[in-house]
Amino acid sequence: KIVLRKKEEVALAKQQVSVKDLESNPVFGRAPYHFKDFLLAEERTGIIAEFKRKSPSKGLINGDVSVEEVTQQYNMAGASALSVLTDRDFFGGSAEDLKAARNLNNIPILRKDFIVDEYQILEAKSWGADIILLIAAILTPQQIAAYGALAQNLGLNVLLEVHNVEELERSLCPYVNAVGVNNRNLTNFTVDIRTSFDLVDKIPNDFLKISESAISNPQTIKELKEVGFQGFLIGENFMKSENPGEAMQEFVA
Ligand code: IGP
Repeated sequence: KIVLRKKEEVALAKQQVSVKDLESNPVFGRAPYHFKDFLLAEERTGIIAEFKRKSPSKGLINGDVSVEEVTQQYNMAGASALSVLTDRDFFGGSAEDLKAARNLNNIPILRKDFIVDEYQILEAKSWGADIILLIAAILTPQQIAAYGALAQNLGLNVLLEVHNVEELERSLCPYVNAVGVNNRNLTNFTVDIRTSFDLVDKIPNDFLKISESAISNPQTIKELKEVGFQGFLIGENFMKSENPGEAMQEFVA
């Protein structure tokens, strides 16, 4: 199970890089961008464009892409934020990918990973992330509140990912900035965009509303906007293209 794997990974990382080391990285001191400022900006698209080489559901999506090139093209095409996978085993990502994206882009970056320990939030901060993902399906409400509080203290924004109303209602807390409805079922990997339409009205309006996964045409975004979504997390639809940045440009044109 993913949580156990991640806990082992964190234990190992802690031996290699101490909390003190993380905190003494100059990047740790930077002021993060606010998700809201970029999601609601008139000149931005609301799209959170994801850099993802592979996934458990699709296998290899794109093995031959440059994180530098793709994230800058996403940015130029009007992305409101970047999502960078940092999980290596399942998604082929790394801390290096996120740091490279940070160096070249002045928009918020989401550390896309399975957070199961406070240490990973300090890592995110020291790598230059602005937003962390908390997945309701793998965390207790107590963990979500504790991790959310830590993120807020560090100036990071929190995206809470939910799949259904039960997860939403037990997990919502004041440390959450945005709620992401994941249209992909994490147990069987099936996708259904109706998940977003069914849940949108259950999310209080003081949270940013994001629809995640399986978005493959601009018409869907239009419909999601009409029911109240402000953010749209898109990975595979861009990454499966030989040139993901160009794919996004065409998508928003
Ligand atoms: C993007 P898609 O279908 O556009 O590639 O989906 C994103 O929502 C998906 O990568 C994702 C994800 C996650 C990955 C959503 N939640 C949690 C890893 C962990």
